[in-house]
Amino acid sequence: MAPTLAIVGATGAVGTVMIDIINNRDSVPWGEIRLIASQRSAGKKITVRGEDNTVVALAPEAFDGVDIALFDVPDEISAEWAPVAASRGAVAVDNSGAFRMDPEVPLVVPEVNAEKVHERPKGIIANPNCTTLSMMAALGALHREFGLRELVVSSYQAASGAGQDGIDRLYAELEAVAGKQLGVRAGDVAEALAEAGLSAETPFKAPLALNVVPWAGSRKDDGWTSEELKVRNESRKILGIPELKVSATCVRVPVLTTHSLAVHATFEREVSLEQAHKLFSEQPTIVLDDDHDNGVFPTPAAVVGGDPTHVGRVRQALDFPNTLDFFVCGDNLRKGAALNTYEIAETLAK
Ligand code: 11C
Repeated sequence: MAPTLAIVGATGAVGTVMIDIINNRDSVPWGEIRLIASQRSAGKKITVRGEDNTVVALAPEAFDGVDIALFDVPDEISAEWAPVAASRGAVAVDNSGAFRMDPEVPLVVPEVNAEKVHERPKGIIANPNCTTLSMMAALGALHREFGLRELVVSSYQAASGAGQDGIDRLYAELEAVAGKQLGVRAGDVAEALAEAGLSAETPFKAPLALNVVPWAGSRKDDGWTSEELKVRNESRKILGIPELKVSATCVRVPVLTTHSLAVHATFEREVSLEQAHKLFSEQPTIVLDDDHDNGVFPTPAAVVGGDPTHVGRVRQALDFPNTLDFFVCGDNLRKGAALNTYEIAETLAK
């Protein structure tokens, strides 16, 4: 019998992208697709593969008969409900941060470690943070060939990483600064936002319009942010290199959707630009946008809304042996969240 798929958080930002992905697949392996959300959204009708599907309320019985439950909800909801789904016989694939570093929960990127979906003693599989995910297809391909040893990363993260609040805030800020000669005097952008009635309480800790903000996530010890530690810890776990040396600086930029990363990666073995190009070209989920002579490189505006990771500006480091520098862009709501979660479910269904 075809497996039953549940989407928990079906009406949220990532759940909506998930349904879009399902609706645009040529075929899906599922029998029933059950949409689950909070009591507030129960009863709402959403079109899935051409048919009206009524959202049901999150409750233990909602998981009865479900084979795979995809969770696109905040950490605390996943922490409570993914084990409930698992106890009812479903495999829970969780897109929150609740279980990622649990040693009994695999953290999966199908291009890198698909086999881990079978090692799930808790019945839960975790999906990585979108910042980590955006570079994993590229790093996985390079690691298999050259053996990754050290990673220095700067992120350029989109506002939608901070959810609907982040999206709304960036649009409001752009409207407040539009058509004005700002960014010429310290504090003039903040003043314009205040004049437009925007609260000083922002998801970004500083104005994002006409600015970049070297802060993403929450405050952790010794000056690090949660995003920077996630990049370090999750990269180690996905790639299976517990001692991988990682240093990340996570920065928010005034881009709506699509995270970018500048990656400086050092390997055990000698690398070459030609080999790196070949590996990226052979990876079906990567698009290589790297034509130095013709100014071809990836940008968020050209990548948003698509599934692949785009890679460009690939260079062999001049002063560091066995080291490549490159730039990646990936849609943080698709491969960074809904798509990878869905691909884990497809891997399970196979
Ligand atoms: C951001 N990467 O851009 C975050 C959003 O751990 O799933 C995703 C947080 C997470 O703000």
